Amino acid sequence: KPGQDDETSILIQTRPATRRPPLYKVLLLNDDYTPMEFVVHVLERFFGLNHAQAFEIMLTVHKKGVAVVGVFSHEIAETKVGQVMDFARRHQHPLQCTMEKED
Ligand code: NFA
Repeated sequence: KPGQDDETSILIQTRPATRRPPLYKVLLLNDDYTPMEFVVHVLERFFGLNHAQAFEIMLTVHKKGVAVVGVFSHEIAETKVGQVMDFARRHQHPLQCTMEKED
């Protein structure tokens, strides 16, 4: 019969369980041989930091032994680590860069 609700009914969707992928910290490690200017250059070149930010993080690594230089998806973090390790090896510096899953 006329006046029924079939055409105007709304089905409300329940919240979909969208899980965000884990993030990874990219860490830079201190050593006794890599020149400070080289580390600053790496941070500017591969992490898009300005000179002041790069110098600050370099000094933190130098003084504390390690620092987080950025947080990225697994794929981007792997790319950054590879770029830094390749660049350091090509310049014969022992600079180490690693990644670690964020809690
Ligand atoms: N410790 C290095 C030096 O005194 C500088 C350095 C900083 C190396 C940060 C690696 C990472 N030349």
